[in-house]
Amino acid sequence: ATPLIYPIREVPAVSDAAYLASLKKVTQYYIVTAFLALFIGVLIGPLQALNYGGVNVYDIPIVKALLGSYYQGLSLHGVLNALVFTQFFISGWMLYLPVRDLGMRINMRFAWFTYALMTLGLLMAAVPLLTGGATLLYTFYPPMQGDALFYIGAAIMVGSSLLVVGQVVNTWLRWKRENPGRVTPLVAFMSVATWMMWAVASLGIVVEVVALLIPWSLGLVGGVDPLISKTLFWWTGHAIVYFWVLPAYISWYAFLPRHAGGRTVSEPLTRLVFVVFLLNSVPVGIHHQYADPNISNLWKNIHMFLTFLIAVPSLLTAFSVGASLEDAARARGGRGLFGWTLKLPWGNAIFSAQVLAMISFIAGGAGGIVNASSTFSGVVHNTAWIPGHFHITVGTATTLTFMGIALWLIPHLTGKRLPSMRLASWSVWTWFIGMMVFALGMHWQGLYGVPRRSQVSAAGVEAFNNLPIALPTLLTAISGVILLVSAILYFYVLFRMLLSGRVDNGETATPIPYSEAISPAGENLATAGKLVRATEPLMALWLVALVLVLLMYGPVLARMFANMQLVPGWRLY
Ligand code: HAS
Ligand code: HEM
Ligand code: CU
Repeated sequence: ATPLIYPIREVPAVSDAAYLASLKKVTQYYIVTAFLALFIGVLIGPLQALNYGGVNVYDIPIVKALLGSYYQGLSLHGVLNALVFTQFFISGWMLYLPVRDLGMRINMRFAWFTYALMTLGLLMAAVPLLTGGATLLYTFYPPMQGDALFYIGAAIMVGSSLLVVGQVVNTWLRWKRENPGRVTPLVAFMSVATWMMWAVASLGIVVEVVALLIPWSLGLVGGVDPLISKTLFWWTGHAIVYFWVLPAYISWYAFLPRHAGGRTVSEPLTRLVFVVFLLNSVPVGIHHQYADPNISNLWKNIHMFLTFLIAVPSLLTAFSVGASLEDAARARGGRGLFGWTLKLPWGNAIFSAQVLAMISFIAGGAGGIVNASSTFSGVVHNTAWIPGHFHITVGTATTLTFMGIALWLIPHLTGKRLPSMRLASWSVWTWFIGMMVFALGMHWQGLYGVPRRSQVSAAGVEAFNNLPIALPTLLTAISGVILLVSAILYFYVLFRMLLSGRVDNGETATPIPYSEAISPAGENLATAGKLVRATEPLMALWLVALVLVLLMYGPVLARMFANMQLVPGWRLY
């Protein structure tokens, strides 16, 4: 363990042991369900990497029997990893943290009901996914049509996340009433702001699925407008990436410095970052639609500009979390311009997972800015470059951070112990190396126009043999093998931990790893700085966010609804 230089902040004690046990249990259920989804989803990934490595394994009978087709496997991979793993992990993580941080009691029946409903939605959607009735990829663009059960299950799953929003926001409002004049503690603040952002973000997909796709898949209406559906999808679909990464930021700001033996830099700055995400995450989705007709260039350019703005709070995060790591390393004797990095606890997988995730995000974020530039978009859109981009954002920045968090969170929740730090470290480092190699191979292939979502390995060499892509193809194949090894190591450690017996009191053996702040926000609003006071009224800021998104999407959608063109569904056969 890293020697403590700064004192740890304590969360309010919970005197009711049965209540605390139940709160921890429901959190554990969310986290374990998340990792079960990731386990299945991730095992499919290396097969796809082999595909982009020029090796077609989809004619092997066992693969065919298990996955059906390349596209059925890809649909499962995208849904389980990007939609199910993330949502379940985040729902547990961002329920537990604010409740503990505020020291509030919540209604545990409601919390369990929400978990059960979310799982029910997942199971409903899983049936058509597994039987071939929802081979739609994780974006399920119409007019491709799947079984109604898929859309209904998805709606229930997303709807359940809104129940978590309700419970967390309500808990925060109760805390505000009971503690007038107090500044919301940082972790609770970040969690509430993220949930509020998600409440605005999810409206697009909720309207799409509930109002358009469910009636259409049930045959109640004759058609659906693909452009309206796609636009509503990206209303949610871009902002969802911040729903995936902000829970990781919570850890980078509040807990990672502590793992390094240091401090959070500035609580007021951190609050500003989350408020900017609340306001600006959603009205940028048209950067996924530069190639679409019937959206004017004016609106494409406005969304492009807003996309560049929303990179700013991530840049603030990079410098501020980077500074907190430097502060920690120098406090422990680090020297030199870069030499200080050697003093960081690289052998601690909880720490290294998250910092490696951040390093991957430097490249992922830079690539995102390329994607967002309408001038470059034509080169990279729909090519292998894009999966290259998002495996070092959601596939590493988010996933590797969550993998690292689980290594302390599960001991904290269950009193079990991490069986082997060495194996955990190996799994974390191989994930990072594998994903960086994967990203290199895929970005590189994309620049030569190799398409994404394509079974290129079965397309015949004629299609690609004029391209100088032998090296990136090879790199992609190798990365798939490294990542398979990494996943096996990680899940071995995780499942061994989960299946072992309780040995510790999680509260004392593995407390929530709070960091002290160099510049705290203070406790009382009356004496707090301007920035703290300006960021405290999250309810009002939430309304501003809603108005902003209506302004930035209203005219675009109004024109589409005025020119609606319904088309019937296409089914795979
Ligand atoms: Fe993206 C497509 C633009 C961020 C995920 N993105 C995708 C898709 C996914 C995805 C899944 O504009 C594919 C969707 C599909 O299937 O079609 N993305 C951006 C931009 C950002 C961005 C501008 N993306 C993310 C995040 C994701 C994610 C976050 C998931 C978690 N993306 C796009 C665009 C497309 C797109 C276009 C459509 C492309 C197309 O044509 O289809 C920005 O938010 C990025 C800002 C980030 C930074 C980096 C900050 C760095 C940090 C780490 C610092 C590290 C330190 C460590 C300090 C500016 C915070 C130091 C350590 C030491 C030891 C020294
Ligand atoms: C797609 C490989 C882990 C999310 C892909 C593709 C490859 C791949 C090659 C592109 C397929 C195509 O466009 O035809 C891998 C490997 C992994 C891995 C080798 C690690 C073992 C993950 C993780 C996540 C993720 C952890 C998210 C948490 C996605 C998504 C897609 C995708 C959302 C897009 C699906 C679609 O186009 O509909 N993966 N992946 N992957 N992957 Fe992964
Ligand atoms: Cu986006």
